[in-house]
Amino acid sequence: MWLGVISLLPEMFEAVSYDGVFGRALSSGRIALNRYNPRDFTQDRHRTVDDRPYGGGPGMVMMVEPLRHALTAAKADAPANTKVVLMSPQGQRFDQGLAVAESALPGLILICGRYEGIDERFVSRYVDAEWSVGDYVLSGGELPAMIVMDAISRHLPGTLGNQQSVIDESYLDGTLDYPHYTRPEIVDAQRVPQELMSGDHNRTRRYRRSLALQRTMERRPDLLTGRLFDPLDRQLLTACAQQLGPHTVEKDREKK
Ligand code: 58G
Repeated sequence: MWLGVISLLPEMFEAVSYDGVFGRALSSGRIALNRYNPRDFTQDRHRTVDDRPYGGGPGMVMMVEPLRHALTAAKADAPANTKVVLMSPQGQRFDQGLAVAESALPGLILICGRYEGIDERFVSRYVDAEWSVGDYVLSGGELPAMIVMDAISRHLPGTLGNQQSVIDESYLDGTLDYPHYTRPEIVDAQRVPQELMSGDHNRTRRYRRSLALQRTMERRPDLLTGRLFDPLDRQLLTACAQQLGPHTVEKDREKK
């Protein structure tokens, strides 16, 4: 997959370029990462990329011209059908579903804003989508762009991708992960659960699934609403609900 980032701080991307899953996808050539700095596309002596907002108010706004030239350079290098995305708190929530879907794209250009924002005329003319990694404001789009690239890279064929996507599909498509344990058997007088020591694969699977559903009901009940479950899941969920049900109902009553 071809990735381009437009950023005033392109060195930030070195943080993810040398090791880990994403770094290996880069060095093995499954991903190409190209950086474009709008400052390199300025004409004036001070290499100006921002100016004061019309209508007044605090902060600065990124100007159209340097961004436009940087994007033109990126598009010249990118494959056909490359999508242009702005990282923004106003965007669509970037979730696991988007990560899987967008990993099928031939190319993706992520625009990372700085200051208070970007001139809206650039956004409306050149941006295909706006994505947000969560409901909080950061001082730039670079960290969100790295999150998006990492999440997408895990779903590229061969990245660890295929193997991992099986795991992701069974445990992250709306259900939280189960707890993990490794050696030694006892830590601070706490044993590894017996269910994981028996060597009985079915018992292990059932135990993990039960804890995954239990955690989801406790921590993220919103992930369970409107979903369909097979008979085993229903049985496990009913057992959880009997333990947690009155508790959550009480909390709901308190809110009213
Ligand atoms: C409009 C307004 C366009 C993403 C501000 C661009 C980016 C959080 C997220 C901006 C971000 C997120 C200015 C700084 C956006 C820029 C950037 N903060 N939640 N900050 O994904």
